[in-house]
Amino acid sequence: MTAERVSPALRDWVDAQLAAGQPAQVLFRAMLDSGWSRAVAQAALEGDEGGHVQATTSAGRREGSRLPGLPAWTDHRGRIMVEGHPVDVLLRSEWPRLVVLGGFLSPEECEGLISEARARLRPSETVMGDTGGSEINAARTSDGMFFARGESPLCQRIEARIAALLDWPVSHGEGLQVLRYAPGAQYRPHHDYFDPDLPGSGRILQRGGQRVGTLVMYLNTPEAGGATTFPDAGLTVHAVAGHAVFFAYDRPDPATRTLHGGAPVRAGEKWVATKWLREAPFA
Ligand code: PD2
Ligand code: ZN
Repeated sequence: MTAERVSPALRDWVDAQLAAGQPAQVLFRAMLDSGWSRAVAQAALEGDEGGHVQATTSAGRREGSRLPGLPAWTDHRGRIMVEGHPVDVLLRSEWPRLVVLGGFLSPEECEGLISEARARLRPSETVMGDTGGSEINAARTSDGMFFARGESPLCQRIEARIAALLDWPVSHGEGLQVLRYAPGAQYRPHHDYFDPDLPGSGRILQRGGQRVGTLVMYLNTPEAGGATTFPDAGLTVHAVAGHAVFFAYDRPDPATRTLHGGAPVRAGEKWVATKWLREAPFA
């Protein structure tokens, strides 16, 4: 662990920018781009002028370590080509670090994933913090299954597209998970990272380290309900077939504003595929 101080010069700069009406999240990003750690940037914004702040995460991961993310460039309509496949960047947010993508999967790919997953669905489980095992939980009332990484040609194609889009190796991804929500089913707000302070997390973190990003891909359009919500950011992403939402978190901390949930499906079914990215190879 190292400690860094918010310098008076940084504090003065933040004060001047805030007085000029710059939004806090823009300043936060500017400080990161200038090489300040997240802890210092946050402390500077919170007016924590003189105190020492931790410059490493509670999981011990270095601040400023690389994160999966989109290339900064798009064409003038927000389109990027990923392995010959056009993807539309519909929304980009800095805090939380999040993008909404249109046309990430084709209709054939959505239908293909559903048909490969359907017969293997089981009631979804959630990780138990005390043991690292999993259990059926009222907070998550979907059915789900996991593919092994690279299990089918379709999984391989989608995994290669995700790796190219986010500049993150296929080896650092968990296998694709497919979820089906029936009417009334939901996934209550949660964080996808593992809480390093819970006793069960140690065992999980041994395999691939922390999760650092989540891509939720919508495989159909529910008749009503089923949006993915980000309560700390006031964001709602509608579930539309082929669209996807990606968000990254550089540390296991609610300050990443990545709390998110699947709102109850009100009519029809909702199908999604989720890809979680780890900081190290997931074998
Ligand atoms: O299905 C969703 O919208 C959703 C919401 C929250 C999926 C996940 N989390 C997930 O798979 O982690
Ligand atoms: Zn989640």
